[in-house]
Parts: sequence; C-alpha cells; structure tokens
Amino acid sequence: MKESWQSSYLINGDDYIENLYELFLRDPQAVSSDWQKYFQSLGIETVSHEQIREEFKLLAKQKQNQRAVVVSDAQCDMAYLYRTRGHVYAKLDPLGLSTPPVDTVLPEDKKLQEIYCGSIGAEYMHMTNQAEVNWIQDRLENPANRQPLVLEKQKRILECLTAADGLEKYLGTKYVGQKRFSLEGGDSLIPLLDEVIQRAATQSVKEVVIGMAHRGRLNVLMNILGKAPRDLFDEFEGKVYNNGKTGDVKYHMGFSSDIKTSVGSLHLALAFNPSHLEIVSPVTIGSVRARQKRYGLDKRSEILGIQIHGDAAFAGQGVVMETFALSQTRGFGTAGTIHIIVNNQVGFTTDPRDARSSYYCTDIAKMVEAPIFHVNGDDPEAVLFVAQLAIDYRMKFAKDIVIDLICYRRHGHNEADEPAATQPVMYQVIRQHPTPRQIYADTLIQAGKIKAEDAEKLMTTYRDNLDASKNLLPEVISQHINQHGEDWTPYIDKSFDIKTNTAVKLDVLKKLATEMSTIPEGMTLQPQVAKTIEDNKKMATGEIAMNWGFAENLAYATLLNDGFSVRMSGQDCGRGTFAHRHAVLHDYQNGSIYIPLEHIPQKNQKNTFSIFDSILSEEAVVAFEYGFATNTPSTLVLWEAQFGDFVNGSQVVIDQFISSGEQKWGRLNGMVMLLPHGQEGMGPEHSSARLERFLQLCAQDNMQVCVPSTPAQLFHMLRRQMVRPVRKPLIVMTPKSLLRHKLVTSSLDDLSQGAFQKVIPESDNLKTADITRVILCSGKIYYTLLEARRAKKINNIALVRVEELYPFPKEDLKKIFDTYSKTQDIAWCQEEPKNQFAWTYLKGKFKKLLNPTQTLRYVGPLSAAAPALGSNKLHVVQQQQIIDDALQGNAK
Ligand SMILES: Cc1ncc(C[n+]2csc(CCOP(=O)(O)OP(=O)(O)O)c2C)c(N)n1
Repeated sequence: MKESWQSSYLINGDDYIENLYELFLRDPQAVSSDWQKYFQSLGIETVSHEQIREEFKLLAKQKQNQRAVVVSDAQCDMAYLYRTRGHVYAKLDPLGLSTPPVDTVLPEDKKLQEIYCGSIGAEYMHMTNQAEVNWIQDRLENPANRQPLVLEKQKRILECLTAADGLEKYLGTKYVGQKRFSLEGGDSLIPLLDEVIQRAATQSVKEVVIGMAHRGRLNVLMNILGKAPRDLFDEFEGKVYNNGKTGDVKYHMGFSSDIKTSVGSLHLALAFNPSHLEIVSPVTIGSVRARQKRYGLDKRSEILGIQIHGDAAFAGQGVVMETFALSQTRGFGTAGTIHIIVNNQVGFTTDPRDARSSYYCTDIAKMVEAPIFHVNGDDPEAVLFVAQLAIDYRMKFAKDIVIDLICYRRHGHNEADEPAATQPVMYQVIRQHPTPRQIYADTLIQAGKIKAEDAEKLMTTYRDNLDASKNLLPEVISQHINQHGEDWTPYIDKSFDIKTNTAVKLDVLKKLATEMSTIPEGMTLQPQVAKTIEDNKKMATGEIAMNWGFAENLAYATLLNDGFSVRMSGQDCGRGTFAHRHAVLHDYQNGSIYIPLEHIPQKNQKNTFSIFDSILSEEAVVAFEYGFATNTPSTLVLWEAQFGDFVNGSQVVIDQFISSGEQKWGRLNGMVMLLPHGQEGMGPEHSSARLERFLQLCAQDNMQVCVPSTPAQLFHMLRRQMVRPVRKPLIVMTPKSLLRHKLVTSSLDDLSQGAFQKVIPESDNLKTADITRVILCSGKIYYTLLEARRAKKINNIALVRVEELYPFPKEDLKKIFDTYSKTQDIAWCQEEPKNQFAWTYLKGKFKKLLNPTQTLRYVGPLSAAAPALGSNKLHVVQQQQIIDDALQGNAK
C-alpha cells in the first residue's frame, strides 16, 4: 500500500481512491498489483459499500496529512512534467543529430529521467481512458516491470540483429547495385517483430497478418516469415516466371508460412503490396477482419494485424488517417493493430522539415488516442521492452498502438541512389556509425555476457546457412494445414463461360420473401418504412410487381439460404442512400434494430449477413473490403458508393488492387462495387460513376462491368457472382430514379427462371422485318427512349440493352446484328458526354461485328469536361435532344 501511495503522484483525495476502486471493480488488472491486493483485502462480497467508502475517506485523510512529507506538490508537478514532456528530452536519435525544442527545464529526478528520457519517449498522457493510462504508467514506472533481460533473450536479440545485418550484406555483395531497399540502419525491426510475434503466440494469437512497404521487406520475408533463400536468389537472378501472368517485382510479393513458437505453430501472412505507399494498410485490416470472422468474433484477438510504415508515408498519406478512423468502428475494427514506423528520418531525399507539419511523424495516431512509443533503434533492449508493452497493450485493450522505431538509412533510398547529394551531413555521420549489431555485440562482450568469437560465429553460421540455402531465423513448419483457411481451388483458372443456374424455385422465393418481410411482434416502424414492408409483403405473393430494392434483398436472402455469407458496407447502405434497401429496420418507439436478412441462414449454418454503414471515406473502406474479399470466397462482399461520383476517391485501390491484383500476384477477388450512376439533372456531381475509367482498365478477363436495367437482372447478376465458381471483381452501375420507375419491375417468375442476360434484345412485340434502325444503349436512357417510342407509337426502331460491357458479350451481340442484318442504321445512344461512358470503348468493338452494309453512329451529348450539366432546365432540354436525335435520326 505504502508503495502504491508513493508511486501515485497525482493523488486527489478520496475521489482518487474511489475512482481506482471503480476501475478495479470493472477490471482488477486495470490497477496496479498493490492496489489489487488492497482492494481484494477489503472483502468485497462481505462488506457494505458504505463501509468501504468510509475506509477510503479515512485513508485519504491520513494521506492528506502525510502528503507534505511523502509527495509534495512539487513532486506531483514534476512527475506530470516527465510524463507529458519527458519524450521530448529522450535520447531517441541514434545519429544524435536531431535537436528537440527544449523549452522547459525538467527538474532533476534520476528515476523519472531514466524512465522518461532514456532510449524510449513515451506519449500516452493524451489518452482519456484512465485505466489505460494507469496500466501504461505502471508498466513504465514500476521497477518490477523493468527487470534486466535474461541472457537467453539477449542472445536472441543478437541473433536477430545478425540475421538482419547478415542478409543485407550478403545480398549487397552477391547482387551488387540491385534494388533491395535495405533495412540497414533499422535492423532492430527484426528483433522487434520476432518478439511481438513470439510473445503474441503465448497470448493465444494464432495468425499474424503484416502489411508493409518496400523498406526492409526482403529482410522480413526471409528472417521473420522464413522464405527460402533459394527462392529469393532465383528472383534476384530473374529465374522466376509467372505462368503467363504479368507478375510483380520481388519487393512487392506477399508470402505466408507457419512458424514454430514456444507454444505451437503460428500462421504468418505478409500482404501483397503495390507501390502506392500506405494503401496496403486498410487492405491488411480487411484481411484481418475476414480471418477474425472465420474464427468467431469472440476470438478476434487471436488474429493480429501489424502495419509497418515509413516515416514520410505515415505522416503524408491521407489513407493513414482513414485507416485509424476505421479502427474502433463496429464493422471494421480488428481489436487493435500494432503499428511500427521504420523511421529512418528521411523520405526518399526529403528532409522531415519538408515531409510534415507535425513534430513527430506519428502525431496522426493521436486522433484515436493510440499510445505512441518512440524508441532509439540502436538500443535493441529498449526496443524489446516497447515490443512487449505493445503486444500486451493490444491484447488487453484491443486498441491500436504505435512504435516509432527511430533509426537511419545506411544507403540511399535504394542501392543505386547516392544519399550524400541531398543529406551530406547526415551521411557523414552515418558512414562513421557502427551497425546496431556491432553496437549490441560490443555491449554484450564488454558486459562479459558473450565472447567476441561467439558474435563472430553467429555471423559465419548465418552466412553459411544462406550459402546452403537453409531456412533462416524462424523455424518454418512445412506441410502445415491451416484449418481456418478457405479453399480457393474451386475458383482457380475458371472461365466466365461456365454455365450457371441462378434461378431459384418459386416456393423457396416466396418463403424467403415472406421471412424477409416479417418483423418481430411489437416492433413499430416509421410510417414510410412500414409502407415499404407492406409493399414487400405484396411483392412476396406476387400481388404487385417487384421493384429493385426487393429483388436485391431477395438475391441476398437466396444466397444466404444457399449457405453463402454476405457482407455489405458503404455510406448509409443500411437504409440505402435513396431509401430503397431498408435492410436495417429501426423501431420507431425505442430505436432498437432488426435486420431481417440476419435471420435467413439456417440453424447450424455458419454463414452470416452483415451490413455496416461506413465512415465517410472511399479509399480506406474500399481497400478494406478488397482485403476482406481476398480472404473469403464464400462471402459476397459488396461496397456501395453513396453516389457513383465518389468512387474516384478509391481510384488507387481500383488501379492497384481491384483491376490488376490477379495479374500481378495471382490473387482472386470477388468483391462487388455498387455505383449509383445516371443523369438526373442534379448537376455535374452525383451523376457519373465514371464507367469509362473502369472499361479502360478491363483486359485479360480481370473483372466484370455491368449495367443491369431490371430487378431480375440485378438478382441473377448478384447470384451469378457467387454461384458461378469464378471470383473476379464485379463493377455495377446501379440506378437512382429507376429504383422507383414504373417500368423498372420484374415478377417472381423472372427470378424462378432464366439467368442474367448480357444483352437484352428488343422487348416489345416489334416485327424484325419492320426495323429500320437499331439503337443500342445501357442503363437509364433505355427507359427514356422506350417511353418516348411508345408515346410516339414508333415501331420501326428496335432498342437493345447491353447489360454486360466487360467481358464484352461478342456472341450475344453478333446474334443481334445478324437478326437485323438487313437494317443498315445502327446507333449507340448514351446520355453521358461522348468522351465518357461506353462509346469510345464500344465503337471499335461494334464495328467489328457489323456487316458491310451496316453503319454505326453515335447519338448523345458532345464531349464535355464535366460529366453533366449544372442546370436542371438545361438537362431536360438535353434529354429531349437525345430522344429527338435517337428517334428521328439526326446523326452527330
Ligand atoms: C503514394 C506514393 N507516392 C510516392 C511514392 C514514391 N516513393 C517511394 S518510397 C518514397 C519515400 C518514402 O519515405 P518513407 O515513408 O520515409 O520510407 P523509407 O523509404 O524512408 O523507408 C517515395 C516518395 C510511392 N511509392 N507511393
């Protein structure tokens, strides 16, 4: 007790003890061991609370009396100063070049100085959760937690540093001038990761997923994941071929392995990584979340995400902020990520003064109140202390934590780059500076812990192993079967042509439709929502025609009934931006929530329906869902844009992962993007999901791009995405006004028979011989043309809908053109500007299918810089112009 009082600098009378007691009652571990013992001694079960409170008052009174003696105000202030500002004075820079803004003189206190101003700079006083602050304080200040390392641990550190250094030197000598983005200078990353992973295993972690960029990646692959040296050497020697695929450079490749730990095996995965810095971070947490879902969300902490960042990228890339914003949300949280910054104090050639506006490169992490530990990379024992603290904190509080490993970069940005041109002073110091391995080996030798020959021997053994292409630091377990992994073999090398039955029997449809439209007894719905549910009931019996929202929900219900899972996210997707989905129902009286689709999976089935309104971000959320989908072929993963326009916020993900991931890394992914698209007179924004950009990215059967125009088409398309054993991204232009259009309906029969039609031929009863013009189109303009044609009673113009733009439905279109082989006038009509949407993509493809008598022309607006007109009035004029041009035949 006495010790507890003494270690408590900020005592504030009896409130302080009561607060501590509250904490203790909630979680005994949240208070220090002395306080635990004391509170336990009070006999919680047998003594009344009033008595306990009296005891606290007495204790506090005694304390107040002693306070002047034991803890003076000055001491209180001093501890506070060290805790809040000690990190500024800590000796963090191995090069000794940084000059902290020393604006406060910290009073002399040997103990506090050692704790807060040594090789670790602790930032945690910004956290509001007192239990966490107390826990960290205890960890840092309690001498019991700062015991010297045992020799075995010290040897392990040296082994790790030897491996880190040995590998780089070996590669540097053998493959002179080849890019490897050496870790040298930041070598402590290897003992750090080794400790986090090994200790995580003892705390029941079964899988670790790592996301990282170029720096030190080869080192992590070899020395942490145990990639075989021969495989890496083959890559350096250009001996690797990619089965006819594009492939990627060696420092972007992912890897996974099972390694031995003191308590059994542990699965490690390093995510495939494109060149765009930081974009892998949200992808990694998506992957972690998918794995956590497989284990059961109650066991989420058993899957750990680690993100390794560069200092410039961490401070500069906005997606870092977005990823932090996801970290504690209901739909995206992963029970805490460990972030490690390999802070080599330079970004390519850019000095930190220009690379950021914050003091530390880690300041962004404060937005989620993550604790941050800056640590001098030349002090590997301090690094180990922080590593242990980080994994323990994550396991205890399920929150993100940041380690800022302050080091340096021994060479240029890559091995062909001369660093002294831009950082001359820094590199003069670096050239004289001993390696972390050398420093630590010398420390152990001087302390008499090891002999110089021992250190030397470690290095020669490591090199010999490399020469013999033996596995290195981690003990890799071959032939291990990950029982939680999902089987992707059914989807490998599968063609889009596989015939798929997406129809669902009528009685099953009716049963599911009824279940979907049934709400719990006593639940009150807001009147408009109630009307939607009432309408749904009528659609379930076929009393009224089915609309878009109903068909969409029914597609999910049937997939759930088939045993697939469904996960959807996006801004306001629970209701649907245009209130068409209402997948999440809110009780009008008490706000409770009911999600009908959650109740569809049959008993004893593990599949689930999850739907999450997301944070207001596109980049990180789309990346997350991509990461999620890469891990689960049995879940239909959908992301919906609020309006299609916003999809360009996730362009990096589309370019680097969605469209090219399979070619670069052989990774399949079946995620769906639902992008509301269409000109509704609402101005240049809110109108275009930039179909043209997706079409430009289409090649090598990389994805599917569809514009379905009926509820039944949507139903079959969504079902096809899961039922067909092909896992490729599906990009969908979805409607807005058409969600409630009187012509945009289907019947239950349309779902119980048929399939997704890539091309929908003329749907009215027109005679082929009468047709003098065929107008092809996609999306909303079809209904505009159809209504105008019917109103004008025109029967010589056929309207054909192209519903799948990629893969290009060549055969289906060929049939159409053959049907109308005598019709010369073929037109493509779109409401979007000529340089946008599908015209530039389609014209060449159409031309190849036409016979020599047929001509192809464009009907639609001229090219424009913006996607739509700013005024609704002009929009109406433009729509009329399109109709006139299409139906009267004015070519542009
Ligand atoms: C989004 C993005 N912009 C620019 C680059 C080019 N680039 C590659 S590495 C690098 C410097 C990164 O510095 P830092 O994050 O400190 O990592 P370091 O290379 O120093 O380890 C830059 C600018 C990139 N890969 N990605």
